[in-house]
Amino acid sequence: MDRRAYLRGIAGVSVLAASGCLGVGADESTEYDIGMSTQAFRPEQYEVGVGDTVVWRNTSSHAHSVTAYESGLPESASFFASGGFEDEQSARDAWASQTDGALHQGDSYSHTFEVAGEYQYFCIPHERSQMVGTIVVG
Ligand SMILES: [Cu+2]
Repeated sequence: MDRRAYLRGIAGVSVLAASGCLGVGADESTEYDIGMSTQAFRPEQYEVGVGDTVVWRNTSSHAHSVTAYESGLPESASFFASGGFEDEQSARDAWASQTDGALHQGDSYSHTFEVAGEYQYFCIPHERSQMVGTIVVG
């Protein structure tokens, strides 16, 4: 192996590792797309392209969920929910029994949107407070 190429490779890795490390504390805003306040997603509406991954982060001290409305998905789009549930009822039941699917302070959840259209989602414990959001995939 060419020793200089090897050293360049090592240097490149350590630079990436260092910048990844700095990213955690230095600029949290680049780590998620949608934050959460006490009873709201911020922003409530978010636009992405087909194939993009959206990252939610619980930026509040209250537990929340990210749960899709089955009736609010484009046709043939897959259901999504923090906790990885297969449908809305499973997510509701799991939350009711032991708050499964909860995102606690600082927790993140991500989903990749493969089908264009509008996606409605909500937070199970704050649904009555209108903690809902929309992802527009264009
Ligand atoms: Cu909530």
